[in-house]
Amino acid sequence: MYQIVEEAAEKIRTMEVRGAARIAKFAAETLKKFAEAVESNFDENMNKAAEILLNTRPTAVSLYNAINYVMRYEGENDAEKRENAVKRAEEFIRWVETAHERIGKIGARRIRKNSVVMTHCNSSAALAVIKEAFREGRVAEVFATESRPRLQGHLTVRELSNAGIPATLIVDSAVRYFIEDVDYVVVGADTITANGALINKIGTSQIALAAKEARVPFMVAAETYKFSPKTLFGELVVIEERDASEVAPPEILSLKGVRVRNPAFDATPREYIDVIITEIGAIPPEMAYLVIKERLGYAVFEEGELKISPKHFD
Ligand code: RUB
Repeated sequence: MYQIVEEAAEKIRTMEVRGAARIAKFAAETLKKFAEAVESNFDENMNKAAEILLNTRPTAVSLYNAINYVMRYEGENDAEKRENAVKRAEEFIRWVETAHERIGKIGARRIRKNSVVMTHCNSSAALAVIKEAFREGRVAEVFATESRPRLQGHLTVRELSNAGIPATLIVDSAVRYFIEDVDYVVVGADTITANGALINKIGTSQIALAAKEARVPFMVAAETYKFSPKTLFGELVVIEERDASEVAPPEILSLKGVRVRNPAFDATPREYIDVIITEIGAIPPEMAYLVIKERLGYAVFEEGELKISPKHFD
């Protein structure tokens, strides 16, 4: 039974399943399968499974939100709890599936006809905006960064090519060189914090800096399950640091006195973000707190302890 969860966790850790939205959906699908397989001690087993999944990619709050959503199942006995957990997992999966279409439509409206867009990494939400904007004649061309070290930019240009969208692949360090040719930057999000900062693939903040200098609008496409309730209480987002071997070969890693660092994400302060496109609307980053409070949860005291009491999503 635990094989279901262990195998899924391994796929997330090795990045066979990657990208915040895909990870979240995959976690909900895994918990659903696991719930269907649990024969006894439902709560105990579900908690263990949730724990295993949670520890795979610390930066993606979508994973936390997905797991939390499913784990708020209710019921008088194991059978009822199972039924409710499966239902909640299905609800979350539907949420992921429907958010992109709305984000695409809302985001596209912000882009003027025949624009050139730059994107970073491989974000399904950012690509939803770009594809819809292309369909509406708003996007003419896309610059996609390579996104070292894992080269998710290759996935992006493949996807753009399949959609018939003219694309130019560039190395990450060429962003400032090309930024003058760009009308908008559109990126995705791993996490949006309560103060409106964006946590996304390493290099995002440099692009934001270059965009601000060149007065290029910087748009973030983020489903509301990318907003972090934990940051309401001052918790800092843990930036995942991956193995140095992703960045440099053994002969470099073994050099005396040389350390190789490989942070996978960075933080872009809200001052650099013009708008966040969510499935419930285009919002300024300053409104992140409200999204978390109204949509994801609110603070309550339970048994003397401050807890986030999540509301139900519709
Ligand atoms: C992916 C990444 C993406 C966000 C948003 O990093 O930073 O921009 O996850 O993607 P990694 P989406 O490849 O390390 O997971 O919009 O698909 O959720």
